Amino acid sequence: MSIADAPVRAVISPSASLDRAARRVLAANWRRGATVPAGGLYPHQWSWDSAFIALGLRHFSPVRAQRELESLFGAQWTDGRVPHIVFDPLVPADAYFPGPAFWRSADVAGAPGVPTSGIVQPPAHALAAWETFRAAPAVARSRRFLERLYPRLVAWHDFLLTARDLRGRGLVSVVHPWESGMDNSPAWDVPLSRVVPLPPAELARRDLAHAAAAERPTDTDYGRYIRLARDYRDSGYRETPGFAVEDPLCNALLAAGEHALASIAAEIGLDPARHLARAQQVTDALMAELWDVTAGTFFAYDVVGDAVLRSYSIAGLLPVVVPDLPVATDLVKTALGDRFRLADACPVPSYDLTAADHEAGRYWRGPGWINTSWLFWYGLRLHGETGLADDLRDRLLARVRTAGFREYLDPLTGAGFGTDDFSWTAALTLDLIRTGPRR
Ligand code: 2M8
Repeated sequence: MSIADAPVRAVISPSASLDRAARRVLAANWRRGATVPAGGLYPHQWSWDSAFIALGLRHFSPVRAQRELESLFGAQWTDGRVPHIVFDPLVPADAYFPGPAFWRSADVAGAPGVPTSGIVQPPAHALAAWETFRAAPAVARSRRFLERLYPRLVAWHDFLLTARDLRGRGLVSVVHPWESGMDNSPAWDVPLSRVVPLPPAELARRDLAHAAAAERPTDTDYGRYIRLARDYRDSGYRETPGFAVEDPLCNALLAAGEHALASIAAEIGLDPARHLARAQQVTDALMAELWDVTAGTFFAYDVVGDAVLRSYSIAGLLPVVVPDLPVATDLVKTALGDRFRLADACPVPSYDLTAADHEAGRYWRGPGWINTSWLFWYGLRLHGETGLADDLRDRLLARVRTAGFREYLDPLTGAGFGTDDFSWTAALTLDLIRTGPRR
């Protein structure tokens, strides 16, 4: 039986057809053990995409959800890092840039047999693993899913909290905008402006064959991304290059991930205390270093420039995913204000609607994304904001029903941008349908 034919649980129309369409996207994007984000634009496995994809797969194919995470962690490096891309050797070398020939992971001791990139993405995996287990505990127990994944998740978080605590304040730095997952967020403009871009002639961009130039990063930004990645690669993926930023979203996912690891440890008969302590430490560090009480948001910190990056990005609201966060109510208040307009803008804008440089249709510079909106929805439920959560869920589903499984959407008009048949849009739509409202 294919994914598309899998039985649908009691889902009420019109969600039934959306549910079916979402499963079709995930079936089409499945490649022998993992799901690509989109066949044309992103033809390999991406790290945090797989976490979001597992959250959808778990509802109708728990084994595939487990394999999604297992295949990613099968490409973990011996230092604990989980690469942001695991390349499919069967895909032509020039299908994506920068591809395996650029990253040269085979030259690095401790990299896996399969070619990968050498940078990372936000740690959404422990949360996804725990939720995947919860959807089908018996299947997971029979496959010893958590027993096998737990040590790898621990090594991953250890890598982040040791190799990447660059300021020694208990927070993780990302050393490339791609590591934030929100690649060309305006929050990175200041630190990125210090990086001298490579000339366009040295960039073999493939993305523009699949998406409009006006919806993607500029050549100048791409030149900077490739320069940073090249310098990091040439240091053997050790030295952090001229970019290092403490991002609230990465650190929030780490804290939430430590809570998930505590649950996982307890489930497999280990002591959860160490993870709860770590979750508290990261939460305390987030509050001490990145919280701005007047602004009502978390701001990223520019480690190289030694300055706060006062940019209102959705990343600043996403610590709402952390259990016991003392300022969840303040974040909801900021989300309801003019900058994010939670009550009517949908998906939640990736960047301040009132900012002069907000671009409603360009990548991470303004459009709403389903993954960050899903995280906000998850956080609303976590902190008891049931009415707001249900309302956001209903409006997200309405948007996807109209626009299809697009990569990102104009938060005010709902127009779709980027690639179509995008896996995490489909997966998280499924999760919203299957999880249902709380009301
Ligand atoms: C986008 O990033 C990649 C580089 O990693 C790209 O633009 O080529 C981002 O949206 C990132 O968050 C996402 O994981 C990736 C695949 O969907 O695409």
